[in-house]
Amino acid sequence: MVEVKEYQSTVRPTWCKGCGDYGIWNALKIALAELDLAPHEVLMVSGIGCGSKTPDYTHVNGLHTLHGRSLPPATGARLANHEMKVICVHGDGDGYGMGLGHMMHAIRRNIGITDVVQNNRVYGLTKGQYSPTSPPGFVSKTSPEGAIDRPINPWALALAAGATFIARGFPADLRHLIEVLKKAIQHHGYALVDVLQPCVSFNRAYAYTYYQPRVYKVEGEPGYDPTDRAAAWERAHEWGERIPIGVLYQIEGVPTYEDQLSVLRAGPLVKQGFWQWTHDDYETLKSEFL
Ligand SMILES: Cc1ncc(C[n+]2csc(CCOP(=O)(O)OP(=O)(O)O)c2C)c(N)n1
Ligand code: SF4
Repeated sequence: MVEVKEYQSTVRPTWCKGCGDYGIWNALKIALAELDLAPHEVLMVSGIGCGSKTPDYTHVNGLHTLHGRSLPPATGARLANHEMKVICVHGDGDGYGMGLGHMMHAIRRNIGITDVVQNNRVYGLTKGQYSPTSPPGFVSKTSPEGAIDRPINPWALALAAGATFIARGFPADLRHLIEVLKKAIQHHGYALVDVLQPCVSFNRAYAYTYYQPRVYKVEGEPGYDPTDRAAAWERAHEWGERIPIGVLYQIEGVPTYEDQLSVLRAGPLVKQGFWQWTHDDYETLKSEFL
């Protein structure tokens, strides 16, 4: 059995005291340990942002990439070794701003990636500019008169794009977030986990005290069926006095991108010996395309 402490790297977090990223980080480590995944079986990929520092603090294979660009290298890594659990972890600026196009394509491919978005509705690392999920009227250095853009609805976007797993968590309900992450990591295909992440320094309006009385679990709703797309669409638009968390939507049996690539039927590319190819082998391959 893998112990949680095995996921602890030697680098100490620099997050502000009380940041929601601590809870997400702890939930991820506990979820991985409870799934009995050894650190070498996991790759964590991030972009740039406060939350994107998570791979530095976690003892797994890690890749800290460019802002908004975690999904393309994660896709490449997954295609190189589809036996590896690939987890993207990044902020809402990263995932729903610059990285939104990549998210749409990851969804339509149903590539086997768990996509954890630390959604604090602000740019934390760069000190508080408004983000794609900031509410209208949000006053920040880049929106001194209040944001006039309408915020992105990640759940509705993912559902419309054809995602096969869509969930939301809240780090103050750690056990629930752990269970949601475990389901996402075990899902066959792309899984979005949007996390309500309080930023205690630059978005005090959306603190723990804002979410605490509003969040409720869809799992506890009588008759809620996560395979019902129409019901999920309705819940995806619920935001205000009641904010749903949990597994909004999940369907199994949809082939992943990896399932459909004939070259991967012989096993992961990394185990197929391509690294032993000679110069002549590459020349032969090249001549097929010229
Ligand atoms: C191409 C590019 N554009 C902009 C930036 C500057 N930048 C770094 S982090 C960031 C936003 C961080 O916000 P988010 O992704 O929500 O993460 P958080 O810090 O809130 O966790 C921006 C705009 C950058 N590093 N690279
Ligand atoms: S600025 Fe916000 S998101 Fe960044 S570490 Fe501090 S509390 Fe967390």
